[in-house]
Amino acid sequence: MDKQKLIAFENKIADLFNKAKIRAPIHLYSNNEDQMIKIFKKIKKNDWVFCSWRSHYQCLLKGVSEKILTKEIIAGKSISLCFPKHKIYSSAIVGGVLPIATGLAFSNKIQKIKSKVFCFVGEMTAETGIMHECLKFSKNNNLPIHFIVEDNSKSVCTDTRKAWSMKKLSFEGKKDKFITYYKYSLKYPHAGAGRRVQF
Ligand SMILES: Cc1ncc(C[n+]2csc(CCOP(=O)(O)OP(=O)(O)O)c2C)c(N)n1
Repeated sequence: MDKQKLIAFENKIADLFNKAKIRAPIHLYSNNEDQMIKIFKKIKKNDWVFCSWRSHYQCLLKGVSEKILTKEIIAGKSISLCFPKHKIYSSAIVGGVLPIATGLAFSNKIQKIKSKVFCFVGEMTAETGIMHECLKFSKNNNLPIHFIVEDNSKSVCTDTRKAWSMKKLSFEGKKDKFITYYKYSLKYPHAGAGRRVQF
């Protein structure tokens, strides 16, 4: 799965949405393909990937076929895509995956299971209390987990830095054993694909 294929996939889903073929919310990625491909070079088949409502790229890069993914999205499941066979779990609740991902990493460590956990969160989610608790617990127990903070600068339509009165976010620029932070810009709105669709 290369950059052009990722972009083409999101464009295809945008088109289906704007033609009212998807009767449920979609959240598309854009302009972060290079960062995603780089991150996924470190993610092995046996590792778990946790995502938010925005997860098409993770699914494709973890090996879910375009055909199956498209079918699930058309069935209205874009917002919470889960593929246990591919070790992909998503939730549309802000912060919802964080304690589950942390708990799984804890369990893997205790049971000596060779599987790392990768947990993707938006920059607003990364400012919530649950992120700080999960990171603290993960660091203090040296858990096999890595958090990826994806900064598109917005929490839905609100400027995240303005919302918190912060010039620099908590994990901005971070790169260590537990965190990767990257910045990207969305060409699509927070949800949908730019055209108001009335069902
Ligand atoms: C508990 C909860 N509160 C509010 C929402 C509504 N909501 C959905 S996405 C979102 C903003 C999240 O922003 P960020 O974490 O930066 O992720 P992005 O969508 O930009 O990738 C909010 C507030 C929700 N889904 N869950």
